[in-house]
Amino acid sequence: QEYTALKMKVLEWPEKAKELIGDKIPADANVYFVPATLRPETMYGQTCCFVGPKVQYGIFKAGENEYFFVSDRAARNMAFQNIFAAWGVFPKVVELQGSDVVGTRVDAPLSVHKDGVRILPMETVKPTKGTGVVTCVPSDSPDDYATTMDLIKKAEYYGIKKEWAELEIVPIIKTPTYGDLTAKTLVEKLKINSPKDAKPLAEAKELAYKEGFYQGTMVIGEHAGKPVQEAKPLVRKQLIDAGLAFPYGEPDGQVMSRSG
Ligand code: ZZB
Repeated sequence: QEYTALKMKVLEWPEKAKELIGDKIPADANVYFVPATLRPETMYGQTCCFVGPKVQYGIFKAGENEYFFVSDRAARNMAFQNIFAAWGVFPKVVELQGSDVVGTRVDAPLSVHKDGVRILPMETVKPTKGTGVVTCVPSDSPDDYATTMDLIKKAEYYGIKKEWAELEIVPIIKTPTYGDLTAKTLVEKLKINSPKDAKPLAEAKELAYKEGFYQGTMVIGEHAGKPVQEAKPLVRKQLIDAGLAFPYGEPDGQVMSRSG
């Protein structure tokens, strides 16, 4: 599985994270949350970034002045893909769990939300997949749409500010069957009420992937008007060339298959 790993630079830490980090990271260093995505063409629509609140993560030293927030497993894999400074070495400088970093404001490359987006909790994040960090595109990912609606509804329960989850959901891709907000259309059509409706959400995801890839047309950004199949590798390359992303491969035997 070849992912695009996106570099979401930390703009502002919450108090809890500041305390845990202390002086373990130089003040002038860049720290990035690094979600793994299969849909780089949707990055214009990022509204937040998810971590599993109970999942264990680390901040790892990736290069001279660069640190990555990912799962231990992802850090190990990255160390054997020439992503870190030294082959096979992935120095963990801070250990934290997802709940410690909720509220962090990060840059979301290409997103229409230029002031950055927040790190928010998603209970269905799989700790063993990708990097354990998931960027949120509620226009095109049914899981992200369902989680966003739940976070807005129960902001207090989740310990977040409601407005962190309320960033505008803008159309990124239009398809003949589901219009220009595929995820919203599918969540409503399949009567999905909760991010825990695993079965219909898996179905919605499959439908959204297929329709978006084979029938989708970009409606935003410099590739507006192009088919998704054409725009996808162009956006990916653009992000990589700008130093805002890098390829990340999930070794065989670690991936959970897409349709389960
Ligand atoms: C942005 C995005 C936009 C995504 C979209 C999907 C969609 P798959 O298909 O099962 O291999 N993801 C990545 N890591 C995790 C994780 N640890 N736990 C839960 N979800 C994760 O999964 C790849 C996609 O699942 C990734 O691509 C990521 O969300 C999420 F419009 O990134 B995606 C129809 C899907 N649309």
